[in-house]
Amino acid sequence: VKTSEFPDPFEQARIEKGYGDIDDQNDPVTMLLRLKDVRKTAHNWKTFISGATPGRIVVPSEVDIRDIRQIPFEVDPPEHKDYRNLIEPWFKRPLEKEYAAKLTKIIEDLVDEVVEKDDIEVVGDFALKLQSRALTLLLNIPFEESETWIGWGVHVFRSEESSTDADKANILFDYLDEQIDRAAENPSDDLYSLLLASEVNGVKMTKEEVKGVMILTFAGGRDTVINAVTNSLSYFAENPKALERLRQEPEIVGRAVEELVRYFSPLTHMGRVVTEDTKVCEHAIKNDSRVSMCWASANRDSAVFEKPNEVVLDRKINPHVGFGFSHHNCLGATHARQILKILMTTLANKVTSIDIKDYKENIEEWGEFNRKVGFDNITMNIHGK
Ligand code: HEM
Ligand code: EMZ
Repeated sequence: VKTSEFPDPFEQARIEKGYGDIDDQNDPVTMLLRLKDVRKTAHNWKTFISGATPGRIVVPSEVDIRDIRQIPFEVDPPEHKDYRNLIEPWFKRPLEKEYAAKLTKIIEDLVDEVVEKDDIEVVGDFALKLQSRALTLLLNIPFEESETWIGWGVHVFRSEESSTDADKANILFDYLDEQIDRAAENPSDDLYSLLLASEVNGVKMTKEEVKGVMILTFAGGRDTVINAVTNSLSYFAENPKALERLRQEPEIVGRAVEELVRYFSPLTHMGRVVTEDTKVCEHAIKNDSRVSMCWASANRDSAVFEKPNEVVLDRKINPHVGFGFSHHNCLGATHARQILKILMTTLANKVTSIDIKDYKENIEEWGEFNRKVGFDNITMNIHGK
């Protein structure tokens, strides 16, 4: 088996019954595995809510480590739209020329740096740095601030000891309190200041709400981007022809990004809390219990995708749900897509071949399902031109 292969652990259950039952900290979750059911559930916000106890829709649940609501992620319509309308234009800035140029510089500098060296541990010394440096653009914050974030490691809520680490979470929360106070005293043109000056339905956003948006921006865009970047590198290491193809046909880069997001599905699933006794796939689900929409399984659904377990770099019809579906679809997707496009183009232009030396896979365990989502570490030798 190749390092860059990501097997589908959900196939049998998806075909046979459409769901899988798992336990998460004594609060069970029914995982929905078919693309059609995932979409219906994402759309039906009245029966499947996001605005439950903060942290409960995340699997593993974060109810024990935070009580601040992430905005707009843990808010349902119609309020969801008010927040989303406010934040959305800011999250579209990655499409601007100047933003893309700065992002290109960040990525080219980093690639230049690693091709000079022999063995690079890609998760910590490439993907985490890239994610943190790129985030300075999204927040419109000085580049140097990325050094602090790099120091936090890959996940802000999880550590090697624990899948929900309160001490780690508090580092982020305290940091955000400081930053929000700073921006309140000294407004600038960063995201904190914009939010602090904003009104929702005629009412100024509170510091607590601003913190809710910022936690989500830090947490949601972190391991997802790191996994996408690391997995893409492992794919190009083992499929040098794909890199060659991107060199020859740069116009397919957009499709290649979508296909790798589908194949790797950097976020495995996301939960909702059920507001009434209901049924999914003939399976009874009780009021106030949890379901999850398994993006990773839906993205391999053979009812929708031809050759679901193959990377078809220029896949033409690709209705994947790697970035979610319906009103909560990923706000960071514009930024993430730009990162991945620029990364692929830069690799195609600057790199001849990549050797994988050593690695440890990151396997998530969800009941009967063991899912590879990325790597804890992976050492590569990246050869430049
Ligand atoms: C929502 C995946 C990168 C911020 C989502 C959702 C998915 C997802 C599946 C839907 C969650 C749901 O329905 O409950 C990904 C993947 C990424 C990525 C695969 C990288 C490849 C980012 C980045 C940011 C971000 C870089 C920001 C820095 C958000 C936000 C939401 C969200 C704010 C909530 C939107 C809402 O509730 O309206 N993401 N994400 N994501 N993501 Fe991402
Ligand atoms: C939450 C989530 C957002 C959660 C769209 O996903 O990402 C997870 O990594 C975080 O742990 O708190 O932000």
